[in-house]
Amino acid sequence: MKLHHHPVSTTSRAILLYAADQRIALDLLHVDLFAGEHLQLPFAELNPSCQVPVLEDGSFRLTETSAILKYLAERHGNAAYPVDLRLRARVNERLDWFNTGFVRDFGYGFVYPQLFPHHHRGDAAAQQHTLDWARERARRWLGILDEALIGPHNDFVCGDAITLADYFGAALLTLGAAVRIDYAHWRNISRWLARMHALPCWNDVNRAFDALIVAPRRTQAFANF
Ligand SMILES: N[C@@H](CCC(=O)N[C@@H](CS)C(=O)NCC(=O)O)C(=O)O
Repeated sequence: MKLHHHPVSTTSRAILLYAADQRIALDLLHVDLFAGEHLQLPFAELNPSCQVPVLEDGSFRLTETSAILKYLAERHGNAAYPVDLRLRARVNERLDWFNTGFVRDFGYGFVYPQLFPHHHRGDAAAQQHTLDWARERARRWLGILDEALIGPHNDFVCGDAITLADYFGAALLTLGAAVRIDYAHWRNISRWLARMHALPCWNDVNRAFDALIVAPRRTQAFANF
């Protein structure tokens, strides 16, 4: 199976983390996002949304990180995506939680407008309003993740065992480093992230991202908790 990816891409890293941790072999094909390769043929034909990651399994092509994670897990019969109806439903629920409300406010509302020129809202007042609005909402989501989803007793976001939701969620939270978010305020999130960072493959998968995000100077952190 081939994975079209970029090593810095958050969504690509979710797949890379899962595949490395679960020893799923993937042929990695580099798509140079910085050179705009994803916007041109042949990649734009492979994924008309012009985004990584894309999985190719023979003639079958699949986009969307959450769908790719589930496909890989089903194909390999993996415990990170339990077959029990309700356990699996819980993993789906948490994947959707990260992929909808959380990433909308945290990623698209707060982090991306500060990192990427094409996400900047144009004028200073609109940009500030977007960040202020999204910061409060992202804080609320982090509080829910901390207190209700992980809570004081769970090791992972669905309970005691690692699941697809952990690989996906932990990759999304790495974005916080790019805007100097310190997760220490959220004790259960910190405990969970420490566990994820201790995965033997974590540093390898995140090396390119870590090297790139020497915190940008003009970003606005979640300061003063
Ligand atoms: N909904 C997609 C989002 C994928 C995505 O945002 N990919 C980013 C890299 S992390 C990308 O390719 N960005 C290039 C662009 O949008 O121009 C998924 O979950 O896979």
